[in-house]
Amino acid sequence: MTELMGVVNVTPDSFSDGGLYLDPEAAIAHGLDLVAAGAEILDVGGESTRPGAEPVGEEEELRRVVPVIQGLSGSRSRISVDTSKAAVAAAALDAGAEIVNDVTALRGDPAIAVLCAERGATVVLMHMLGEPRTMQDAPRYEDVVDDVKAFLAERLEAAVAAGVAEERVWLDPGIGFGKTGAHNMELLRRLGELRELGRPLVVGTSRKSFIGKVDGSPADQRLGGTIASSVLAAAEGADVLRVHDVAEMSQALAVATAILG
Ligand code: HH2
Repeated sequence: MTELMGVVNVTPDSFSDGGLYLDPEAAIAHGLDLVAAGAEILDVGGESTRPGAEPVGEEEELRRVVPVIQGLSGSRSRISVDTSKAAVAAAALDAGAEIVNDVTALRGDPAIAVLCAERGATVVLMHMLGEPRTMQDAPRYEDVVDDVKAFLAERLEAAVAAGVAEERVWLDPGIGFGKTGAHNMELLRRLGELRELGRPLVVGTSRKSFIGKVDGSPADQRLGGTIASSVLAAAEGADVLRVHDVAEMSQALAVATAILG
């Protein structure tokens, strides 16, 4: 069964919902709404990774995410923290998170791999070419799927070498992170090839600009494209879909599952 990971962005500058849930009470209420709508996992983040985003300091990131994770920790969904910093991951795990979603795939902070190993956290390793400030500057690949696959295999090996149990690692092709529209389409079309890595796959297409490149839609009007791409990803073997619009996605997935069996 494909699971839904609902996005809770506690940021002023996320590309599609920046500023909406900066207040902890608003973020907690939003998270609870996503659980009621069918999110099995809530991904709480305090730093935007949109193209061109400026990094956030550790103290500020802690201040944003810890109260929200504490407030959501009694809900029936598992909590993931979207961070690349070991100190933020540690505080999030203390507050009730079980999953560390690191868009740098443990390359951003040398202490994060050992922390995840010691704490037995589940870790999401995502592919990104470069860093958010520069990642959309003319990204190039030999073969995008082969290159992403080799990167994820290497990062999986590095995580295991640091002591993370292999069965606790999930992998993510990083839709929109250092990729052109064509790269994203090809990754989604050939997602099944990443299954050969033998680990659960997380896919996040929600409201991303590759959808807007197809029809010119702005970030707040990409629900149809989010659903189309996410359902196709699920059919290709995605285990976890990271989305903002959980209620609509949940219905789409239920119907797709009922048809495909
Ligand atoms: N996408 C975003 C952030 N974190 N994590 C994983 N594992 N996979 C993704 O595709 C992914 C992610 C970007 O989306 P969002 O959080 O809505 O935007 P922002 O980074 O601007 O906060």
